[in-house]
Amino acid sequence: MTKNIYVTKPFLPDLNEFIPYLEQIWENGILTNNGPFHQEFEDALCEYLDVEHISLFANGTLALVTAIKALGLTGDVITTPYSFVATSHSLLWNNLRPIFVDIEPNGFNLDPDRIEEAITPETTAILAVHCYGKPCQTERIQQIADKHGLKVIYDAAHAFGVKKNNGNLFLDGDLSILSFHATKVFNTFEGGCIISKSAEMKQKLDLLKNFGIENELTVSCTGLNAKMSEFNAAFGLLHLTKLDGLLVRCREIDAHYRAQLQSIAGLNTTPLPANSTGNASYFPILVEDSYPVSRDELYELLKGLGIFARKYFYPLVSDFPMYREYPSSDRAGLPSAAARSAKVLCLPIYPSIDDADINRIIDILKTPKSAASHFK
Ligand code: T4K
Repeated sequence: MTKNIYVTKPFLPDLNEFIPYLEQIWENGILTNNGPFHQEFEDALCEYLDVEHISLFANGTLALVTAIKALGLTGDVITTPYSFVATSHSLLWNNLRPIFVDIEPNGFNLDPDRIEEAITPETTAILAVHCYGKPCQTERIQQIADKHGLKVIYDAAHAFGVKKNNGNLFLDGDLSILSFHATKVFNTFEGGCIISKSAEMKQKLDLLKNFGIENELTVSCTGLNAKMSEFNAAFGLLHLTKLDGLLVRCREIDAHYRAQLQSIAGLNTTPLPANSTGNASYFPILVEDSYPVSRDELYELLKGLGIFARKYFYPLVSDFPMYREYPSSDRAGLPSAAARSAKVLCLPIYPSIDDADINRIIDILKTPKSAASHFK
């Protein structure tokens, strides 16, 4: 009986390593509300990510909702249909209308060539995603935003640890949002943050994540409760000390997959970005018509063998019933996103996966028909 393999498996340190952090929380008696671990974790993250202003959040979705609220946007926001639903949901939570724009013909991020034609007098911002941690064309997006007076928010939920060759990815745009969910390369069980570019904006975000409480006598805005607890912050501090080694392992697996899959007719890996060091936290492949089985057949076949790959991102957000009513959800305007979504399969990749498991997945991909008959 072989074990199940999932698309990802969260990093967990040796439990004994976390016990001293828990003892410290017990000793402090401070469980949340900007406690000592929260402050230490913010400082450590600022140093690790080389930024000045970070606001921690309970999760990435609340960080997105709060970031949008802080910018005071109105009307329409251009975004991608090729993402996790939290991206567009964060707009709806702010009573904004998502305008879905297609992704790059050879990539997974918003296509700068298609953004301008979607801008109207109602447009106030662009909400782009660094999908799978591959950076958007941030300079081109900023040029368009500057020309039309738009704000830019990056959903960088997938991008922890990604380093651009020129500049800091997380300082592109007005605000960047990261997720520290269990399924992410860097996790705090649940968690997230917003990277901002001024002390004033950080103060505003910190107010918004804590009910809008200025002091014991004054509440100044419609904040919510989106604070990170001491448990999550302590776990983040410990995880951060391990991260560089974990990223090295993910990049090794990524390179091994690429080397082994390149000769398989009908399977395409996606090119590494030329301008950055990725975090190798997702391994999307495209299953072309020339492959012996369809993407969905491959997904089922792997599943039958206990290998749980994922169709990130199928369906497109714009295809969910609640989003279909928007004119920009028309698939005629989203050919690249629709094509990519129909072919993509994300293979298991995480630091603790065994080489033997990776090689087993590669062998199945090389001869899917014989794997299928073996499964029958
Ligand atoms: N923006 C983008 C672009 C995002 O991708 C996300 C989240 C967000 C914003 C919002 O950030 P958060 O609010 O989540 O911080 C997962 C995650 O729940 C979600 O965080 C993530 N994106 C999305 C892409 O994937 P599911 O429904 O695929 O997760 P689930 O529970 O099926 O987990 C996948 C596999 O991981 C499981 O088959 C087994 C393994 N797993 C999962 C968990 C939770 C574990 O082994 N242990 C675990 O604790 O959504």
